[in-house]
Amino acid sequence: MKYYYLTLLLIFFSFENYAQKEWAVYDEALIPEYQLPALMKTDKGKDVTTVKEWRQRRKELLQHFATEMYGITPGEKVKVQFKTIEKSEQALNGKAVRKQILATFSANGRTAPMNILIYLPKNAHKPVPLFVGLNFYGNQTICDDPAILTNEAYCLNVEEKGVYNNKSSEAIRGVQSERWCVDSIINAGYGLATIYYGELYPDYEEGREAGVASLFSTGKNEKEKNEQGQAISIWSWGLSRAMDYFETDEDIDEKKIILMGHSRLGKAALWAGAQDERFAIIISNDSGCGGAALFRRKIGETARIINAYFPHWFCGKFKQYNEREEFLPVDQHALIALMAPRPVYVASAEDDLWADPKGEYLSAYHAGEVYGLYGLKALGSSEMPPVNAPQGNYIGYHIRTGGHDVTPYDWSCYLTFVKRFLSE
Ligand code: GTR
Repeated sequence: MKYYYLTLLLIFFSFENYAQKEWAVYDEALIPEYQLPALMKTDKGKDVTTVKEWRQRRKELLQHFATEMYGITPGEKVKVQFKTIEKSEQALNGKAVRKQILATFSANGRTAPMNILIYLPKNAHKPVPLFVGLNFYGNQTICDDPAILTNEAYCLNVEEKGVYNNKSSEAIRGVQSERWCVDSIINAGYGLATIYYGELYPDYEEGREAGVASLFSTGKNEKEKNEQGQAISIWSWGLSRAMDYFETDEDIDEKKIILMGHSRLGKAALWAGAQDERFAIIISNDSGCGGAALFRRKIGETARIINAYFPHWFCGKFKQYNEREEFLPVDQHALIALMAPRPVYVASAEDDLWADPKGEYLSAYHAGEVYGLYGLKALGSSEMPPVNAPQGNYIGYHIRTGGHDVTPYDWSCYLTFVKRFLSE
């Protein structure tokens, strides 16, 4: 049964990728001449030479990302109630504590749930540092633990909406275990928290009408509607609400929260990390177009392609940059720079040309200018490093062999990276 669903998911993704790839260009020789928008010059052309001036420049960049790309994150007053609905001291063969937290949001006369699954190492010194990331198919898919709650109201309904709905069922328990490496994380002394992204903004065009997204108004006029945050923005919003919870949990060190996301959820992690400086370290795994990759290279997935296939991810206004990436007031090196001075890690995969590994690397490299202002080392060279050889300092990077995925190798690099900054 499990494999039936997995096969359907794979067929869906392959079909989708086949259609998208028809439009893509991969030849480096076809990359247009481009100039990246300056990080260290204000919109009015004034040089940024101090951290204080950068803090001002930072606000301009955040504003551009909000109004031109991801959309403005909802600022409405949403009430939230956190409730521990399940807890065990004997999880993962006795080496972890498992907590399942139900966050109930209410606004504009509606309510919507968000379930946070948390594992904490039992023998680690409390409070513990913790990785947090959204997952693609439901909390019960991240490991084979039969006690992970499956909200039965969220059962997979492939016929109705494809796989991009906010429903997730028993049939796929554990199918993403290899991507999460829960054991290695716990053995290394870190906690892990995860949330199913479909609860926030189900991943299809009308998804806004379901899940947590449905709590927010859509804007009063055309301008507001056009600049309104959509899926990536609401996914990021959810991560910040999880952070609100971590601040209340005595077992978790809220100063040591590591935000990690893969692919579209890597885009969301970067946008959340840029806006919410409570996240201590940010990790982007194969986040590609609209994540770490530079738009101006126009290689692999581009603004036109992503807007055509995922019109609900970015704000309405972003569509005006289809084939006009050079007019964006920002590029993704600025997104990485918004993490400064916090450590940030960008990871690529050699065969994941769709995500433009070189564009991901160059973003990480160019963001180093801002880290320099803080006196912090980042990535030393604009040349792509060899495969399977992690690089960098406050900005880390690796490109591994293989395709678009999260692998045990990726996790081992992340654990090594975060340890440098988080061990006392
Ligand atoms: C692809 C999309 C990418 C990436 C990926 C994923 O179809 O074009 O931008 O986000 O999905 O999320 O796996």
